[in-house]
Amino acid sequence: MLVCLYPDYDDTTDCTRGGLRLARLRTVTLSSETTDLPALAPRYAATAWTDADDATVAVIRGLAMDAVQKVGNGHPGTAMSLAPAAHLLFSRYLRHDPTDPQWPGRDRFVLSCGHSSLTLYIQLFLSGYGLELSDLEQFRTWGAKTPGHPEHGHTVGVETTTGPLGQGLSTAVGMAMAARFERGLFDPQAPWATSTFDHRVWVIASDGDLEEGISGEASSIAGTQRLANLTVIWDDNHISIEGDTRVAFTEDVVGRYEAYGWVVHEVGLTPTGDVDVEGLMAALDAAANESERPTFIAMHSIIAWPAPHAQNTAKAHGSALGAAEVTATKSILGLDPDKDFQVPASVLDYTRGFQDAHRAIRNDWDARYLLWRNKHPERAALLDRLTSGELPDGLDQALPTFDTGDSISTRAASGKAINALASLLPELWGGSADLAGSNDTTITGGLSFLPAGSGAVDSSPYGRILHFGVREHAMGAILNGINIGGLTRAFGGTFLVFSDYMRGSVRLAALMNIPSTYVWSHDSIGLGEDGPTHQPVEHLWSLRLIPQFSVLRPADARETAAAWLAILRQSGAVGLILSRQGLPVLHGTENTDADTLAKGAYVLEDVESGSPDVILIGTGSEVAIAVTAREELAKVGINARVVSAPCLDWFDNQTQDYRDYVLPPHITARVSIEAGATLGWHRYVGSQGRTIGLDHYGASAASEILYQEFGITVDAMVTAARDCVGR
Ligand SMILES: Cc1ncc(C[n+]2csc(CCOP(=O)(O)OP(=O)(O)O)c2C)c(N)n1
Ligand SMILES: [Mg+2]
Repeated sequence: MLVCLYPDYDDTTDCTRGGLRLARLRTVTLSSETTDLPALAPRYAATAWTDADDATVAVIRGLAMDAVQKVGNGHPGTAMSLAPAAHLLFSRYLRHDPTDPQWPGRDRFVLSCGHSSLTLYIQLFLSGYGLELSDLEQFRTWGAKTPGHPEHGHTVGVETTTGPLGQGLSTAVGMAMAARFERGLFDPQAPWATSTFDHRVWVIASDGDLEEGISGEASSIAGTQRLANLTVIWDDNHISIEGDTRVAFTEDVVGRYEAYGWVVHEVGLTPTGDVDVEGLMAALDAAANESERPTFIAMHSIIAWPAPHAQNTAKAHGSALGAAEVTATKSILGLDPDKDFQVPASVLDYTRGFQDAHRAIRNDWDARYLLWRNKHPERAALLDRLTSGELPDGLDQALPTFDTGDSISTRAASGKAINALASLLPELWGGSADLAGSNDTTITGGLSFLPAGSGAVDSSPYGRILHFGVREHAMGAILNGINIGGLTRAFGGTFLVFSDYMRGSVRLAALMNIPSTYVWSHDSIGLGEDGPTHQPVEHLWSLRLIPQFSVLRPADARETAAAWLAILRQSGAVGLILSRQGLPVLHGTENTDADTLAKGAYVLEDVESGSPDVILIGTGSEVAIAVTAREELAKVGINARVVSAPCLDWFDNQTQDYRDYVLPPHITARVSIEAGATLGWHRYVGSQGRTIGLDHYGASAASEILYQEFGITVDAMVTAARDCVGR
């Protein structure tokens, strides 16, 4: 027998603190025979706004001013005007447990306008996540837990890194999609809002967030997906850095969100100019009970309110208010004008006291969770595996095999590998930005991920095939929102040349070190007739420049299959770079497994004895050219080693011994070949080596002609090698 609590105004248990009724909790007895669970307490019943809340908001505003004033830089104004909204969310609407920030049942909060990081840090302090006043005092300084913008993995309670405007909101769309997919894996039959896998995603976004195209892309997808668990509060303050937003932002934003298919609420100002908390609570209540569509709350605010001179100015966005203004504002707020970082014990007691109510909700969740585990041992075992980040046995054996000499594009090989792995890994899902057929990203029979009633054939709310539409940037952020959760693994495809369109999100995936996986096909002039607009040139090196990002360009179908397993075994962001054109399955890759791939580069063909005269290094489609060049060189008595280097980033992480084994320092005759910019290759071929590549745009013609015309050929490689060797 298990006991479950949920808020109900008709029953007995009263949970109070400081004279304020937080919630009435009814006790329900559950057994494994219980079938009709009441809805999960979404959050404890919203309670009226009181003087204690006013006092709390004043303290938040004081802290925001003081933290910026102390360090001399930062963004005080927005943290001041967002104080009521942030306090309402963390006290009453977010289902969370500050003592267990990783609780899987928690709602996610995303501060999309990351410049207002104090909005989040002050809530993490007041709610009891472990941030203390001293952390706020060290805001934006070396080693602090309170860096300029919120960084996931750096500060406990920060769900995703934000700062590049538009990314947070779009990542939140991915989080909301992940919640639905995960309930599909673990609790698909549960009625809406009754499952321990149901949670909500709350976002605060600024004008800049909504000006950025990525948020429009992602919001459009959220409307199509009817993500009822997603709520965005727009801080509609009419101010950005260059002043009044009318200089650049004049559309009907509310109408736009209605057109996306969101539920829209508008919240005004009080007569004095503060946020109308009653109106905001009504909108948040509606959002908390919404079961059909995402919610957009247009919340009017005045930046830096109630600072007498700074309010409603662009200056308040990103500069300290100045000592005199801070003092004057503290007086208006009823704070001691001579004291900095004031947090009366009564306020901290009040805000941390909300944990008591959260505790009851947590207990309710725990009870239901145990019940679910008992009822569904197989699903619980899957959850345990995914939580531990482990892969099942037997994946190597499940990978597709290929015959030496056959011709197959690496995109097609990738498609086969995805499907082989998907049959064993229910956590693997993904799709493409309208290029699924070209990127080979479709999980056959996986059903399209679309809401019930979408009318689309072969679809399911829990489907494994993601359709991003032609929205590469939102795809990148959505993948981040999914992969940041850690339970499932999502991939997304487009042409490599359009990786530029998603770079903002790719960089964040790398910065957060999360396993977003990009399937980028059509990787060079090898795509042929579509011409230079579609032919990547600078992309490989440009992407290799991103720290903590792995660029993986397999040479043939076998390397591609092994690459997929290697990707799944690691936990960072990866771009899988694939050919459009058929490539020969190489002699020598029979034994290339995921462990080999994980080394980043390896000896594919070597001299029979002794030391090679020259080393030929290639990636992807050009490895085959190196292999043929080696045969040609042998005819003139030059012994060459061929190194396949699918991932230079991983190779760089190998031991010095291994790297010296693959590229012995004493062999300075080296030639690299890659159908792209040559920029970074001298790092591997050294000052004596030669590079073969393409340092200009391609052209529209057949692939073979382009390789010939641009000199990415066996002859060119032989000539370069002979030149190096001096024979
Ligand atoms: C992609 C991106 N471009 C530019 C910036 C620099 N930046 C930070 S805040 C901001 C605009 C501020 O206006 P708004 O978003 O309305 O925020 P508010 O001042 O109202 O808090 C800009 C341009 C950024 N952080 N991200
Ligand atoms: Mg603004």
